[in-house]
Amino acid sequence: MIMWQSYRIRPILLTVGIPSDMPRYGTPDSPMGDGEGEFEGAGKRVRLLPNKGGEMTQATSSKSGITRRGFLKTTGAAAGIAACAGVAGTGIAVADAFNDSDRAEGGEEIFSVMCRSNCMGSCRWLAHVKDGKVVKLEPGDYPNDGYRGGCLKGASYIERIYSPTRIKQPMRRVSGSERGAGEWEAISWDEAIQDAAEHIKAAMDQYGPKSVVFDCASGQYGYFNGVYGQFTRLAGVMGATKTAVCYDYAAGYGINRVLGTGDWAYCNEPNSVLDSSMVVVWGTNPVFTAPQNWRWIQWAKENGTKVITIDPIKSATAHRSDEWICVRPGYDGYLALAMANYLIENDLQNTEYIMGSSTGPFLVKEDGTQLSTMNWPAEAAATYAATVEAVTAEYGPQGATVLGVALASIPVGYYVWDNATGAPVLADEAVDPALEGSFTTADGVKVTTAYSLLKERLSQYSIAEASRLTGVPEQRITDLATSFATERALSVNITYGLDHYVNGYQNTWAVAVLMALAGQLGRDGAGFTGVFTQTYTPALTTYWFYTPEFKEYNANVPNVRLAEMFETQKLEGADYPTKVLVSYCHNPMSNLTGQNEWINKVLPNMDYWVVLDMEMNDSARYADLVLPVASWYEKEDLRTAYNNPYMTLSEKAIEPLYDTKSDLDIVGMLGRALGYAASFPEETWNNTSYWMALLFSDEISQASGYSEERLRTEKVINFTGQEEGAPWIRGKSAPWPTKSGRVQLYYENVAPRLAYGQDLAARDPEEHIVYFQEPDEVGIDNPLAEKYPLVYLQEHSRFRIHTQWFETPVLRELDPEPQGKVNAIDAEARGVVDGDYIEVFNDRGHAVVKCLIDESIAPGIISIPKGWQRDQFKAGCYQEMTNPKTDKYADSIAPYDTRVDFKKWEGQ
Ligand SMILES: Nc1nc2c(c(=O)[nH]1)N[C@H]1C(S)=C(S)[C@@H](COP(=O)(O)OP(=O)(O)OC[C@H]3O[C@@H](n4cnc5c(=O)[nH]c(N)nc54)[C@H](O)[C@@H]3O)O[C@H]1N2
Ligand SMILES: Nc1nc2c(c(=O)[nH]1)N[C@H]1C(S)=C(S)[C@@H](COP(=O)(O)OP(=O)(O)OC[C@H]3O[C@@H](n4cnc5c(=O)[nH]c(N)nc54)[C@H](O)[C@@H]3O)O[C@H]1N2
Ligand code: SF4
Ligand SMILES: [Mo]
Repeated sequence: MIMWQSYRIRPILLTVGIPSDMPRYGTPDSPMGDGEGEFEGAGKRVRLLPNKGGEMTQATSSKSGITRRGFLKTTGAAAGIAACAGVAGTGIAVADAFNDSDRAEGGEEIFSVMCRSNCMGSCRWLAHVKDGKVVKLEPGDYPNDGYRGGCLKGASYIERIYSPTRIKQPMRRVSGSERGAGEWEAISWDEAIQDAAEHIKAAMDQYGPKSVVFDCASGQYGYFNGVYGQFTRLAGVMGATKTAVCYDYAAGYGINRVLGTGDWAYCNEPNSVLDSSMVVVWGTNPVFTAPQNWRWIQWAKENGTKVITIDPIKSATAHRSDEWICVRPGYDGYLALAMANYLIENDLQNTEYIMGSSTGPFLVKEDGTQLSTMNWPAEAAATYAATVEAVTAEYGPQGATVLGVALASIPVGYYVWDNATGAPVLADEAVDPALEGSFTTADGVKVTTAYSLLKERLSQYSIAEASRLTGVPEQRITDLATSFATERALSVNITYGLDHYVNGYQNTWAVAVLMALAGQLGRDGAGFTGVFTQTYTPALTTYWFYTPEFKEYNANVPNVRLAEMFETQKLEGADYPTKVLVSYCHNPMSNLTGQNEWINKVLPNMDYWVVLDMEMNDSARYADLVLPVASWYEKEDLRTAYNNPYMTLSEKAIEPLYDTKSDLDIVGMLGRALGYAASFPEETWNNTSYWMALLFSDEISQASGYSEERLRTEKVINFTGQEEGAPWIRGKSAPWPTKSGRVQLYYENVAPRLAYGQDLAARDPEEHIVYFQEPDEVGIDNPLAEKYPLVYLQEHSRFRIHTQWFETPVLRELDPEPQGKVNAIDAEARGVVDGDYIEVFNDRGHAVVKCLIDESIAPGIISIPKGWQRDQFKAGCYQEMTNPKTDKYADSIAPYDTRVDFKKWEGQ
């Protein structure tokens, strides 16, 4: 309770001071994580829409409350669903899962909708609609009611729908006016689409189709109107460029090197932590950023699970944990490797797991490849080569993807050294496999076990140096390492604190290696949690390509390179004319790092910028054409979630307000205007039933009984294929998707996430075995520390999802202006007191914010919660200072790898 009140009533808190002993904050009070406390603490009910008559219901746990949380039993409704599983298309009636309509009051109609932001939640809400207006939003039920919930952002979406500042009609920058000057003319949709089509065609004709860039990120996760692909069809028929998103990719890229789970699919279902004896929350703040996930951790904690948070600041999550381990930013990778080394040096590693479930005993040749039936002995290698040739002959022309899949399906056997025979033997057949050692085969091939190579590498990482770098006492590090070895089931909650550094993927790669050596993977309660995504992806993401007009598009351009591309018209030294930008579900000017790069390199060099949005944020303000999109609840969509196991329907609750249109509608109009009528047929394009039929036409959907009818009736469908309540466990519910089916201690096929001509030849040979690389700026021995002594973090604010909700009144009431949070030591050293305005700066830019002295921020760090728009600052913007570099393997932004300083601001 203290935490939530203190967060809001900051001035009071400051006078009483913040005790730093953990136990005082140790007991969580709210079963909701986010949401509930906000209202309680505020001591009032918040009227969200005074003039529209809508009073918001609190995101309470009254229905799904704490008393029901632990049971995880199927409700009656869920049993109904279970009874219907697998019956789609058979004519058997589907269950009405929830009696949503019972919630209607006085002439209301209830619609099942879903929050579609990039919060790790996608909460289901019930929209109460009266006389064509959304008057109330309340959390909707789930078959497993532990997933029920929401937050004030979700509840206050109603204010965004009816915001007086919502973009109401297409707007064109007045000809001759400066970009960003705010001079607009309202135009009709016909004019707007014609304007966009003319500019796009002109660029295609003069510079080629790739000069037109479609760019989206994470604004909404609906399959029809969101980030998944309707614009990709347009890019594909044009042969244009579709940027690759560079947010949050380092975490998964690093973990993938061990688990083979791709960029996202490395986490167990959130409820899995109920089986954990320890949860280590490592560089993430789920109390703010993933409340649906935090709830399960909290319930686990109440049942005796120990929760430890590793974070440089005493985050909301750290406050609620049993223990907070304060680390210096940027060194988690080193910490994990030192712990891994400690396990081995003290014989604490899980040898059984390493032998049976990891590639530890696999043999690595001197050329860096693993000894396998692909390359040894000669007959096996010849057979493999012949198969590859046959597959290539059959699939070659159909492109790299088909070929890749086909090649991946050729079975490969890996060899271990069998002490029984003194020779390599296939892993599953060895009698007495060696875990360590170097050997020479009868035909003279020299091999070493992967484990031996790893062990040698890890020997460089000492507890003493880890302690020097992270600031954590040696004993605490060795105790934590021992917990990894001895806990019954340990899970690591990880999202993007470790990711947002230039060495991000090395941090998470190291943690995954530690987990593997400890054998804390693939069991109930063991593994990663944090971002539980699709265990199943229907035809969803590819159906947009099913059109005969489809040509190609380049999807390998990192969005972080746009500034350089617009400025130089090159990418990695090769010509790449870049002229027109179409942004949707992305606010690139605000969310891309190093904002002055955008201002100085993109804006002056861009021929034309179209932005599809609801609100006049930084990107829309600087666009040439703004197309107003319908809000989430004015267009139908569906999504398979993060952090819950459901595919969720979001119904259209009301008609699009003003002259707004759905994204689906807009791309259809644009596609036709550009001459691709066959790919954007007027008759079917806006018909979501048409798309759902396609969507559920794949084999898995058919076999699982997923159908439009079921979705429309049940609103949510569990897509894990597991019994309701039984958590999906990576590596247990399905085998590890690595080539060997084992977790990898050696990363054989080194490849960057995106290939766009970058030269990695010098580094490739070093990338097989985990290692640590210093962060780019924040390293403690970095020479920049002298000029810029402070590490600059930008917490993901509780009051926004990135830039969304940036001007929502009820949230601004609680969080009125940009703040810079610092420790009293750093403030005093600069003659700054709480409430002063300060200028935070480095060579890249500056921002003026109100200083908040906050003892939960360690000395040496300043944090400005992210997402404010430029005109919300007295000067500058929080995004001007951030480091725009990325590592070229993961290509993920590194905003926390930034140094700054601050001083008292004397301006007005
Ligand atoms: N300094 C710093 N920068 C960061 C980060 C950081 O930690 N520090 N974090 C980064 C991360 S992790 C991420 S994911 C990115 C997020 O970057 P973005 O994906 O840009 O995030 P948002 O601001 O949520 O949303 C983008 C836009 O989508 C719009 N939108 C919402 N719904 C719809 C819709 O239905 N249709 C259309 N056309 N538009 C819609 C919203 O109004 C908003 O303007 O920011 C990154 N930037
Ligand atoms: N309310 C809210 N929820 C959100 C979002 C939002 O903007 N607002 N954004 C959504 C999105 S797209 C994302 S990517 C996620 C992000 O979710 P999180 O990863 O939870 O978000 P961050 O605020 O980046 O929190 C990371 C935590 O890591 C800590 N940290 C920073 N550097 C280090 C380090 O070097 N080591 C360690 N151990 N810890 C470090 C920070 O102090 C912070 O407490 O949240 C999602 N949910
Ligand atoms: S912002 Fe996140 S927690 Fe809040 S309602 Fe949306 S999905 Fe749920
Ligand atoms: Mo993100």
